[in-house]
Parts: sequence; C-alpha cells; structure tokens
Amino acid sequence: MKACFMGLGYIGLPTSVIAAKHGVKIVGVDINPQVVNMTNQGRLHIIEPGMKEMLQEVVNNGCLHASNTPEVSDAYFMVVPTPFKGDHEPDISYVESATRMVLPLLKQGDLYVIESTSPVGTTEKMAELIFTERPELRDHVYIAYCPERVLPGNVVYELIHNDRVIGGLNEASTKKAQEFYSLFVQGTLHPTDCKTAEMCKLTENSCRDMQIAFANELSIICEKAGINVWELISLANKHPRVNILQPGCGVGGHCIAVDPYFISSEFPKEARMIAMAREVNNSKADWCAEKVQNAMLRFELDKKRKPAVAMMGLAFKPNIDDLRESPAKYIVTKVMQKCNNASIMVVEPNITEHKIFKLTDYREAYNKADIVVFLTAHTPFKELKWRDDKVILDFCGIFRK
Ligand code: SAJ
Repeated sequence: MKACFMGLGYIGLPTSVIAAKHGVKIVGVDINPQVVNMTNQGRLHIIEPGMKEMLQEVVNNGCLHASNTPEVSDAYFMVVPTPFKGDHEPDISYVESATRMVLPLLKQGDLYVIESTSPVGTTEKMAELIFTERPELRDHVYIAYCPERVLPGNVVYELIHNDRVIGGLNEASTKKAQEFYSLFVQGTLHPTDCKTAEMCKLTENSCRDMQIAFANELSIICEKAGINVWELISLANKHPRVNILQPGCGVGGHCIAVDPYFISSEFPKEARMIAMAREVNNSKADWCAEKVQNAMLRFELDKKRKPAVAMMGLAFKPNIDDLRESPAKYIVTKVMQKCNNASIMVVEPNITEHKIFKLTDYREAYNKADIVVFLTAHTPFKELKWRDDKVILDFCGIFRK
C-alpha cells in the first residue's frame, strides 16, 4: 500500500508518519521546499512531542519521503489549509489545487480522501471535478471525507486512539476509507455520508466555541456583579449535568476561531448562536485590552507617574509556542499602539525571540511591574505569588480559587 499525503503541516506530517510506522509506504508532498528538505533529513519542522523520533525512524528505514510533486499511489489524502477570505467565506482553493495535482495520477480502485476542514459540499464538489476531468473514473475510484480531530500537543496519542468519522461519497467509498484508517487507528471508525462528516467537524469546533463564549460572557457579567467567575464556574460544575469551560482573553488558533464561520457564512440566517459565539469571543479580547488601558490611566492619575506594565503570555493557549490568531498577541499589540509611551514588558516563556516584541523573563517582569496582566495560563506563571502591592489583571485564572 502506498499513500500520498498532500500537505505536511500540523496534521499531514504526523498522520503520514504514523501511517508509515504502521507499514504504509508514504510520499509526503509540500509546496514549501524547506519543509520537504527538513522532512527528508528526518528533521521536524513543527513542534509536537514524541514526533521527532518517529519521523527519524520512518525516514531512515525508507518508509517515508517528501517531495514537491505527488507520485503514483494507491491512496491520496488532501491535508492542506482551508483559511477564510473576505467576509469570512471559506477558501477551498488549496484543496482544489492539491486535487488538481493528483488528478492525472488517479487510476481505477484508488482512494481519494479529504481531511482538511471544509465547508459542507466540498467532497461532492471535488468528486465532480475529478469526474469531469477524468470521466472514465466515475464509479471506479473511492472518494471520502475524514476530518482530523487531534489536539495540538497530544497528537501522537490522539491520532491513534481518537474515534473518527468517515463519510464516503457512497458506501463502498466509506468502507474503503475505513480499511485504510483501521491500519493505524485504534478508536472506532464511524461510517456516515460525506456531507454529514463535513458538518460534524464544523459542529465539534463550533460547539467548543459556543461553550467558551458562555464562559467568557459569564466572566464579564461576574466582573460587573463583583463575583469571582472561577469560583462560580467551579461551584456550578459540581452539578452532575453542568460542565462549563473556562473564560480567557478570547479564542485563538487556526481551528476554533475559524471553523464556525464555515457554517455561519453559508447559513447566515439560521446560524444565529454560532455567529453570536464568535462575536462574544472576539469581543472578549477588546474588553481585556480596554481593562488594561483603564488600569494604566487610573494608575497614572493616582500615582502621578506612568506605570510599568507586564503582559504575561503571547501564545494562543497554555504551554505552547503557537501565536496563530492569538488573542493575547492582539491585546498586547492593541495596548502598545494606544499607550505608545508606556513601559510595557512582554513575556512569553515558550519562545526565545520574537521579531516584533522584545521579550522579558517572567519573574523579572512580575517583580518590576506595577500592573501585571495575565493573558495565557502558562504553567510557570502559577508559581508566582499574589502581591497586594501590584495591580493584577488575571484574565486566565492564574490565581483562581
Ligand atoms: N479556550 C478557552 N477556554 C477553554 C478552552 C479553550 O478560552 O476552556 C481557548 C484556548 O485558550 C484557545 C482556544 O480556546 O485560545 C482553542 O483552544 P482549544 O484547546 O480548545 O482547541 P484547539 O484549537 O487547540 O484544537 C481544537 C480541538 N477541537 C475541539 O476540542 C472540539 C481539536 O480536537 C481539533 O482537532 C482542532 O481544534 C482542529 O484542528 O480543528
């Protein structure tokens, strides 16, 4: 069995490495020459615990190699980005161009799978593209959608153990795709049709976005009411059927902050709560930035001098180095733009250097600052002791009860 993975990013690379470990011969394709070179040298271009050793092993034993063009295989996987454009409409052009690249190689009996998060109807659209260009393949290739659902940072475990949803263009395609994933997935492979599988991925991330929006909305209400939101949530969660997530300074990353728009842009009248959750989570970052600016102004009025401010955390979630769509980074930038004469220290313990922000050690910043703003709940911050002599804005529950 030989498989061709189109896209060697955060999902394509780990999936192809795990498949190679389970006996599938892999060609991984990427348009970025640096990614291709590094992969062929057995060097990991992403940060993912446990992945480096596995990549070295499958490259050294010849089970996986990278290239900038696809090769004739038995199965083809589209694992490329699907960003949004304009007014949050999904952009499936990468899926389409990856499909066009493999089109000339497809032959009878092959499997074609989309893993990229995609708007409903994408698999059927790509099937039409394939059959228009290669009419002789109609009813002779297997086409399916199988979304990934792994959590960055825990990918090796989740790729093998999570259940997966597999939606074929027809039953034969679903079965063929199930056969492939059963080579390395120990979780259950749930069969469905391709539209349901597409919607399922969008639903999972929209559900989490809505639950976080509920927590963020509560945090704003509690602030006005003078209630500790962390204590409140922990108490409410003692109810056997209540499980509220944690508020923060907003929602970031390339999944939860993006995927709900794939539903709301296509169903704008119907997707009212989904769209509202996005608004609530986006506006939480502005609310936090405003709180910081107000605290700075108050300090200046009271003390007749400008405060030293520590902004703690830039990553989009705890204990990672990923700043994509990070609300923390957005807040730091906004505060810096509004208060350009202020002394602002920026802290991110998971990266050593940043091309825009000069980074300060977290202990030093905490000691020196008059105002401390906790944006990302990185574990090292939790060692710090509460100080009554500082103004502390704890947006992510470092000192939660
Ligand atoms: N967040 C909160 N409060 C919480 C949980 C998260 O504010 O209680 C924030 C985080 O700080 C972060 C954002 O939400 O800014 C997203 O983080 P996350 O850990 O919830 O999710 P991601 O984006 O790293 O990964 C999600 C996962 N989806 C779900 O849990 C439903 C993952 O399983 C998916 O594979 C991934 O999206 C994806 O690729 O779609």
